[in-house]
Amino acid sequence: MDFALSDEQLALQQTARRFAREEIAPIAAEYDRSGEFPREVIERAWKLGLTNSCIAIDYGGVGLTMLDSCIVIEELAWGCAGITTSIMANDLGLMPIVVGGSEEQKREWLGQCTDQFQLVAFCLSEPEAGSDVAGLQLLAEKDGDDYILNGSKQWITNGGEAALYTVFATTDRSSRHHGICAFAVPRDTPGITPGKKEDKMGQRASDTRPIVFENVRVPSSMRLGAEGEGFKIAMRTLDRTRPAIAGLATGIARRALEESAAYAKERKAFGFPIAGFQAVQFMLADMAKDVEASRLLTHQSASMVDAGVRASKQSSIAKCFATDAAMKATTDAVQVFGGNGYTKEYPVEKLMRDAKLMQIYEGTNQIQRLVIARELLKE
Ligand code: COS
Repeated sequence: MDFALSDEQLALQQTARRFAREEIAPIAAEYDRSGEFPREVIERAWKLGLTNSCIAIDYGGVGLTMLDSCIVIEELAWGCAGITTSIMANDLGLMPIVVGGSEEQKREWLGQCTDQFQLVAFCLSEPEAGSDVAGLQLLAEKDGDDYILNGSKQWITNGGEAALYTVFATTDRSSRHHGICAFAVPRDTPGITPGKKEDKMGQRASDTRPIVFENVRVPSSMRLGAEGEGFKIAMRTLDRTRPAIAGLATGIARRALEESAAYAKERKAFGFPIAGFQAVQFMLADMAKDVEASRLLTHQSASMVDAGVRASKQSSIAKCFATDAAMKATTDAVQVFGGNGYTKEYPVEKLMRDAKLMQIYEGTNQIQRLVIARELLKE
């Protein structure tokens, strides 16, 4: 077991760290306030090779491993979780193609994202089916060699900005997971209408919205994998992307720790810097141990994905632990800052709002615990 990063990984980390400090952090509060989409920043990250890390060199990608990707994501999330979620959502949207696409589909759809800057969205959740993927209702009716899609999706990250969607639909609502198919669908296909952007509590720079599909004709050449294979493609996708969510949460928690430690050394109470009081020191110590543990779990689950081992349990452990830890670290950061922490003049209230979403998306932490329990009881 080697915990040291390679020289290449250290260089990659430095590039991402510099980008987060110079290009993301200075604009994070402004995009959080306005809720605008920071497209130009994401495009600059794309030019630097910090996005679409799941695309292999064979398809024009930078060829990062999942571990490399998690190192990058932690750094970017230190700058802004909302912007990093928009970047991460591209890998989530592309992963069903990596996992279930044919060689020809990979060349076409992955190649498109390396030839030009474009965003992708993963369309799985629905108004009535978030945790229960097998209960999704978007219908894919066969019509000759095509499918006609009807229904709607909800909480779609990059929904209004993406040029390409990976969409999960059912050919038979009564057959639960056996009926689900995955498709790659260009945004400009007639019948697709993105809805109103959600006015979110946190991660406000990311674009989240519903999408309506009305008689959307999709040729079967756009189906990923076999008919009925969509559910497993979705699960295998989430096994591979949850380590990056853990990395994102680690970045948020690390920022909370750094801001809190710096503030505690400056802020005085009873005539002394508050960093001298054990009540504050214990909060900082808890943050530090949670950051380290989150990073280790992130790197462990990412390494399993890279080794081609099924990582369901470890990915869920990493996602669940790191996102709960980020919630606690950011709540404690607000506590360290006291009244100042509750105002928008200081960065920690944003960290706390941003962290909350981490316990909900890519599977609530209740679902993560369910996956962990099921996997360990199988063993
Ligand atoms: N990899 C491969 N196959 C998997 C798998 C995985 N990680 N997880 C489950 N499967 C397979 C099972 O082996 C089973 O296969 P068979 O039909 O061959 O027996 C099939 O898929 C159905 O699995 P299961 O019975 O466990 O499905 P459930 O309906 O009980 O649902 C949960 C499982 C709850 C785990 C799933 O719906 C889920 O992950 N929900 C959360 C979704 C989510 O994260 N949403 C956020 C969207 S992105 S913002």
